[in-house]
Amino acid sequence: MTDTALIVIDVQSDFCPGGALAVAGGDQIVPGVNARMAEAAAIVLTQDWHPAGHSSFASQHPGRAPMEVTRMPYGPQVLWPDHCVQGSPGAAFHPDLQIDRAELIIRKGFRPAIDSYSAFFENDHQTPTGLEGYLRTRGLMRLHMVGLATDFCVKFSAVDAAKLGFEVTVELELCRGIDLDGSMAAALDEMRAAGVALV
Ligand code: VGL
Ligand code: ZN
Repeated sequence: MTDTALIVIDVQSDFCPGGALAVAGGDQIVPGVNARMAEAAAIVLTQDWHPAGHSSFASQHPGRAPMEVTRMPYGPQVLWPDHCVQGSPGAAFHPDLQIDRAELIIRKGFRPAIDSYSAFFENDHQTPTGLEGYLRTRGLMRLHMVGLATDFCVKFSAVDAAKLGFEVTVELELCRGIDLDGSMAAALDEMRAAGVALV
């Protein structure tokens, strides 16, 4: 349908096996995502894109380990291993992802002091990425989301989109999650509660 966009979230080497923040089976979705893109009317890719020394990296917090939670001025923040550093091989899309038909690549997480999981807002839930305006002005009000990680960037993107009034479907077989302390089950509940269709 001409009002439907496929949003492909963070299918990058660092989120795939062998990468810095590998999501189990992350690479398994690539053939299916390619097939999905081949039939999509409009395609947007997102790319996690951090400067070196980003504040979400545990390496910037002495005495703290990856996967611990800290408090930032904007709320709780998981501390991650260094990942998706701008221009690094790990920040590149998975080498088998067919990106040529994508019309927009939205990069996020580039402000040193704030993380950005959602494709729409940074983690303060206020600073916009610009994606809402792009989709609205193109009349793309139905969104299908696929990608990594189900319980972080996919969930935050889907919930924000639903709150903004988009009709949102998450295609779970083309997503994989991190599952930190039950975050997978919680993410599915949150998406359902926000009115996101899970298929
Ligand atoms: C992501 C953790 C840190 C994601 C990005 O794409 O889900 N997760 N940065
Ligand atoms: Zn990140």
